[in-house]
Amino acid sequence: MKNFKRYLVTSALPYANGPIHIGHLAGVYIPSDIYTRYLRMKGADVISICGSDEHGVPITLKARKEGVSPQEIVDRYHTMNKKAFEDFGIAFDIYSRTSNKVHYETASGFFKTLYDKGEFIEKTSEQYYDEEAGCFLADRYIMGTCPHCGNENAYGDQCEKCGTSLSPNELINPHSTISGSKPVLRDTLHWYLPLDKYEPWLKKWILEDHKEWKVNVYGQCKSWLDQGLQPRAVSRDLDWGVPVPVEGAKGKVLYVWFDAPIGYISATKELTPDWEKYWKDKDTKMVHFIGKDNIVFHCIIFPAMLRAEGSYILPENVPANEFLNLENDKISTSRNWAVWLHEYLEDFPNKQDVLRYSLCANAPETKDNDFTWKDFQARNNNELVAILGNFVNRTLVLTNNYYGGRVTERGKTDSNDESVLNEIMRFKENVETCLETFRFREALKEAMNLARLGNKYLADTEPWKVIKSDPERVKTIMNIALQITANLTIICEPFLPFSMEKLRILINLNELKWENAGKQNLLPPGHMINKAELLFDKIEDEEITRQINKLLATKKTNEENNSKTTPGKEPVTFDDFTKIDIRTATILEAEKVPKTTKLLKLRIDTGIDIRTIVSGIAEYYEPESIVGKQISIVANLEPRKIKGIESKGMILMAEDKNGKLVMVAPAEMVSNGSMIK
Ligand code: B3M
Ligand code: ZN
Repeated sequence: MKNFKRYLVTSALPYANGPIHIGHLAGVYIPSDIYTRYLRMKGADVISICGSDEHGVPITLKARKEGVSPQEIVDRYHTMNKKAFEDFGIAFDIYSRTSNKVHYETASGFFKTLYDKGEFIEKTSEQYYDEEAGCFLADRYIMGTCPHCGNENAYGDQCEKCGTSLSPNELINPHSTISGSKPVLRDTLHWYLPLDKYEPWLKKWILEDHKEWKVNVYGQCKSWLDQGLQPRAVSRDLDWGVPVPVEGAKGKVLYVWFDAPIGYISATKELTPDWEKYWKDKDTKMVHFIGKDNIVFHCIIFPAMLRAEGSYILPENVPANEFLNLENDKISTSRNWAVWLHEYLEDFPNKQDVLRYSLCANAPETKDNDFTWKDFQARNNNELVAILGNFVNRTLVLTNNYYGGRVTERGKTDSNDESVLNEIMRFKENVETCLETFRFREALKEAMNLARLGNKYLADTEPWKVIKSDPERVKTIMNIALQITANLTIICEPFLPFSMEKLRILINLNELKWENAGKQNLLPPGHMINKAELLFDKIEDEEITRQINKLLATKKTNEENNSKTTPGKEPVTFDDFTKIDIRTATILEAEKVPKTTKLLKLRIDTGIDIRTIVSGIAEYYEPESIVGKQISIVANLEPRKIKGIESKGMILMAEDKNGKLVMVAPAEMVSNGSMIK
């Protein structure tokens, strides 16, 4: 393995259009913070870069919705998120913003370099224009029907129902989200990065040279590359963003995904005049922490940009996480379905570590995961309080009771003592291996196992009993328990920085170096510790109920809002109704459609035939769990090609007010092909 001289750690720049929530934290910021804290403790030259992403349609849409300027929106959320991160102990070296002067200069300079090198394709094409509003309709400014799944509310850049990425021209019945009017096509000039040109190089760089990347990241890259890359527009007709720095580009700005990753460079420049050593020296290890929806931008597009520019290094790794759900439902800013960081910090003051712990222990590292308040409470009460807090507290209390807080000599040790002492080193090494390979859940589990070992040691040696019969022996036991405690303050630090700082104060340990972990004499005999204080408090049911009620209230509000928007349909004749061939059928096979997040390909026994139906339910059902299930289908719907697969018919679904889909099944088993009437 190559030895790097320094590290450049970046965390995805959150859009400044809303507050930070637990999904952001679990996916990106907690892992990146753990990683950088660990590297800092190792004495590495490391910088951690983040900031607000202040451009793009998400910002201007939010501003329009509130009737304020985009500037007002980004100022509000930049300030709020910067503070929330600080209060939560996410220790970035800089939290910058892409509206900075440095960033404008850096981003337009970058574009200009590629432009001058002839790296762009300049192309005029027809794009949708809103004549009422007098502007082109990029990305989310346009909606229409998805050509793949028929969802009538698909956006110009993506259909949220089937997960397909779209371009506005693919939408059926497009309409402007600004004026609601039907847009017309107009010619407009844009600059395209020819990703196809970089395809062979990207294939080698990722698929051959970076086989060590996380499976989910590697897999997504592979399917993009297998599909073949197309030139991609890096400019937009918008008035919010970094202006395209060439003649005749009035009213055009850089596409937000072109300027945002350059934000990492600008922020580094803002942090240090020595920025080039982090970005241009091959001895720097650059790591991008992101969520799974950002993989293509960080693994394919940004590297292609850096490569085209020519003077920058590339990321060594891009440890992307999957998504976190909340109480079994997708986190959503617009539906207010989230635990917001700033609210958490108000409701649970001084409990940063509890959230850090429960989000890391339950991080969506390999698959989507669910946060529940009950789990949060259990993690605190059964693990932080009962394992870590309990061990440390017993050790400190006994040392104070027996020896007035003085660390005792370690006398004659038995084989159990020795094996416990030696195990400390093993835990350190295990945590290290996990951290270096971005397996943070496992790292945390190992760190906690050291506290478990401590508890077991006390339970096995029973100093509170032995003190009467063999007081000399207890000196040895307490010495060892204290060495474990001192080690915990190092090994748990990246995960639980607030509590470990407190614990270091309690045991008067000033030094915080990773290399000290594993040592058996961190607290020398005679060293004084302070009176014990509890590191963690039990979280009572009432506090959890309050949080759950808050979510129930949100659910109710959402349902009320939604029920207003689904009026009954026009009456139809019985004849019309009978035209639809609805029947029972059984699912024989189910598998995910590659490169999509929402689609399942199903083999169905309809009683008439065996056929394939593609259905947008992958978010709600695991393929294995539905094989053998009896369902209802529309059997005579015209066949449709979805992602290249011919889909014959449709599975009947009930859609609840939150958009969740549930399969409609007969109340009892009937033979396949039974008519539903
Ligand atoms: N702001 C997207 C997001 O928050 C985007 C990340 C930019 S990283 C350069 O998902
Ligand atoms: Zn769709």
